[in-house]
Amino acid sequence: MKKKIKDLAVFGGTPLFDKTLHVGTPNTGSREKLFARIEDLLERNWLTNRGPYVKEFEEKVAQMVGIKHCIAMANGTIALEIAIRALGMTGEVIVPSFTFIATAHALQWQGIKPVFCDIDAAAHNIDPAAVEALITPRTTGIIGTHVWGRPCHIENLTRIAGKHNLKLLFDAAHAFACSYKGRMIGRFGDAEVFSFHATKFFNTFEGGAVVTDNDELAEKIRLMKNFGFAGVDKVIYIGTNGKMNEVSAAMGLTSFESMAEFIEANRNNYLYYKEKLMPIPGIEIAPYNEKEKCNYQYVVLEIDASTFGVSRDELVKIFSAENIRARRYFYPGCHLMEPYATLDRGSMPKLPRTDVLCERVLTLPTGRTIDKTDIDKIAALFMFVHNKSNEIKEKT
Ligand code: T4K
Repeated sequence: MKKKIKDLAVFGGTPLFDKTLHVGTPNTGSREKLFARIEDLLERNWLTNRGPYVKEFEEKVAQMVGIKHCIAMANGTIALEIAIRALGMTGEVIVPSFTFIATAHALQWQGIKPVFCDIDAAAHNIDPAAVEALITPRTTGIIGTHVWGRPCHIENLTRIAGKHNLKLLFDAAHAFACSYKGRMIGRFGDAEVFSFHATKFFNTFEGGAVVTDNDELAEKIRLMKNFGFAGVDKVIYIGTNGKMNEVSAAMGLTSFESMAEFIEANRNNYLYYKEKLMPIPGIEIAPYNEKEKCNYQYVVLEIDASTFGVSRDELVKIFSAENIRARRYFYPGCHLMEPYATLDRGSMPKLPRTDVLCERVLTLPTGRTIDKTDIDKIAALFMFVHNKSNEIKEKT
């Protein structure tokens, strides 16, 4: 390892890893089972539109979450858009800026203003006290993202939504198979939305779902995701095409069979990263609550540049040269991306805790393609960069 460090690509040597490590490398379950299902659906010649695999997948998700309705969708973004519309959100909706851009775009896309809210610095999730301060007569809803699968302040948000008669939707794109106080994520608010994108620990290639216990809402969402069709030649509602196809559902059913292994690999990586990185000054690892169900799909660090020695952005460059693609999710924050940066110019929200986190956060590769040897090398690289920067500081 020492020799390798000396020969690092940043010093003109060879990269630490021959093959690039990514955040979001997809998990695939049994190929035989997936291919058998694809063979079967081709044989049946039923590829989409209320197919049997989609139905089976919806039942499995609903059963796992412990909820009445799961409506599978083509992706998490369309699931958000449809849930927002079916809930009747209009005017202004309060959202965190520290989330993937899809949460904000799903509102703006349909002419609803996302009102960006600051986060609780420790939880990385929307701060309920800040939410309350942003409510105006135009506010119709709140969307909380369970960032990294760590639950929002659910009780406080539920209380605020109830008090002000607002709809409450959770973007649970990161939180499939996670729980809060023993209840599965998916069972909170008016509805919750999952993403099963390829980069999520559990994927359907592309895919998503809305889950809810509300019969009327579920019915509306089912109509909306299928052009408003209530039967042959009978359209009773405005709708779009949000349907999940049979191949995606086949992948989802196959992913279910290996889900425990996917989580186990992520958990082992997280614990090992924690053990190896905790002793390094200036690095904090975002903790998961071991008492809850958790998918551990993101290994998230906060880098304190003054203590660690180099900034998060410098680290990204060094890591990239060594073939480690660490990501700055969700830099620079939705409020600084377009169209929001321009639309809100002059009335730019003050989000100091979001701004600080966006400069510090770094997510590391994990999943089944990473093992302890890789983590040892990554930890040694962190240590090397820290020591080197100290040496330089002492000399100057
Ligand atoms: N809400 C939240 C909170 C979300 O995080 C997301 C999605 C959504 C809503 C919307 O759900 P979807 O409509 O996507 O279902 C990625 C994903 O594309 C996105 O789904 C995800 N969040 C977000 C956090 O991450 P990018 O722009 O970072 O993706 P990309 O293409 O750079 O991929 C990341 C890495 O994954 C690559 O460096 C390589 C690896 N990769 C990716 C793909 C697609 C592979 O190895 N194989 C692959 O097939 O957004």
